[in-house]
Amino acid sequence: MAQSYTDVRNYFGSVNKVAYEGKDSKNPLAFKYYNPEEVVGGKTMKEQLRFSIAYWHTFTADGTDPFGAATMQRPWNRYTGMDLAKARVEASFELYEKLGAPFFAFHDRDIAPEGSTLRETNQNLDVIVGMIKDYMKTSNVKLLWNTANMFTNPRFVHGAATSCNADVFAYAAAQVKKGLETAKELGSGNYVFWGGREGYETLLNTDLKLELDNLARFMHMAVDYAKEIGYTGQFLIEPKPKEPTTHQYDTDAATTIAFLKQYGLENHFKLNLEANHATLAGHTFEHELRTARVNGLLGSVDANQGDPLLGWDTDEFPTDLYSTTLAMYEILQNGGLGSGGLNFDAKVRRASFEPEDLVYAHVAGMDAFAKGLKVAHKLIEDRVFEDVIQNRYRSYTEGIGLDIVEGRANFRTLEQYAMNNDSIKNESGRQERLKAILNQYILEV
Ligand code: XLS
Ligand code: CA
Ligand code: CA
Repeated sequence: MAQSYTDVRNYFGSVNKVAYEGKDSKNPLAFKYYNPEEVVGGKTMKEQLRFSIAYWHTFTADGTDPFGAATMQRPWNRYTGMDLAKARVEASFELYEKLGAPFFAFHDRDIAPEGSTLRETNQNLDVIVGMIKDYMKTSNVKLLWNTANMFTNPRFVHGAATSCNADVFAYAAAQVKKGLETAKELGSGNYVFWGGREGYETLLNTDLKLELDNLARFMHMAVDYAKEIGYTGQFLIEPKPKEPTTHQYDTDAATTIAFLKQYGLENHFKLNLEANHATLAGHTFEHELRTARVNGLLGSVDANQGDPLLGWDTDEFPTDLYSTTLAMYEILQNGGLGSGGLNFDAKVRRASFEPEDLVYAHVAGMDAFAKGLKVAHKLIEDRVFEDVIQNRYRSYTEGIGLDIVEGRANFRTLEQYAMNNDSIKNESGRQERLKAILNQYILEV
């Protein structure tokens, strides 16, 4: 028989609060680069990086994969049902505090089990949200974002807001309504939409136009309801090209921005961009971040990395310094993430099943982004790429180039110019030299 729930706050007993010990430390449970109070670029690292822990991967997931059973050893698994949900809250706040993580993020179904009716499900949620709220009163940890899981339950087999079944659309609306109330209750900085099963498998049975229109209708209803209840957090939408459906509607940053603009949602939403989803879309992470940034829509980041040898969403902890550096470069150039943050939407490998692995993994990710922040800041301070880029495009700052960007040129004037300019000269892009400089900064900063 499962033990009943008691208020024992010691799920990571062998782990003390993780401290910054500097780059020469050999202690695996210490930060080598993440020094929360150190100022980089006018703000502390804690303020710049805004780390968040993902509830689903860290406290709810059990290590099952399509080929095998659960592997994760989790001390809270000695409980079941609502006791298990409560124990997870205890364990989560213990870990946030031990890691010094200022934020966390969850799906509704990560924190509380579904009941046999929507009413019962909401009652379960109310109990756990109340408990989380109490913990938040005595801790400095804040909710970065919450979202609705509208992809696990079989009712979402055809999607949620894009389901062919209007009853499912209504159910999903009720779920997001509750999610927005939860966001307000817990003071969540953001509310996320990730289009779980919002996509399609085959056009042979799909009304693509109606599905997209309905998705937009759904989002407008969410915006209206947030306004009605006075929830002022930022709405975020998270692109992903495939998985679980063959064609996800929010394929990548550019597609999602076009969708938001098409349906008049661009003033209400920003993007939550995930590294592994960028890879799946055939883009680099920094491409997705830059695309959102230049459109003024970079909102938050799901910090992880994919395995370039595998074609699916592996959600690994981010340890690739090139990626963290170039991501931080975009984030700093964006002036930070506002109400967003760096959420570790990342899971320990199935074979890293001990509770301590959760700590090692977060330390690895936090250090990789801290190092990325420092390198990116120095690259910007030294104007390493800015000067190169400024020089590379200098032909647009005078003569015919200036006429083009200031709208004085047309095809006739350009033809006249080209007719009299038979000796066009190009300059080298110097890509290899720039990559060598990037290496130098990563190794030396
Ligand atoms: C899944 C997504 C998901 C969202 C939140 O691939 O990354 O975890 O971030 O629903
Ligand atoms: Ca994600
Ligand atoms: Ca993912």
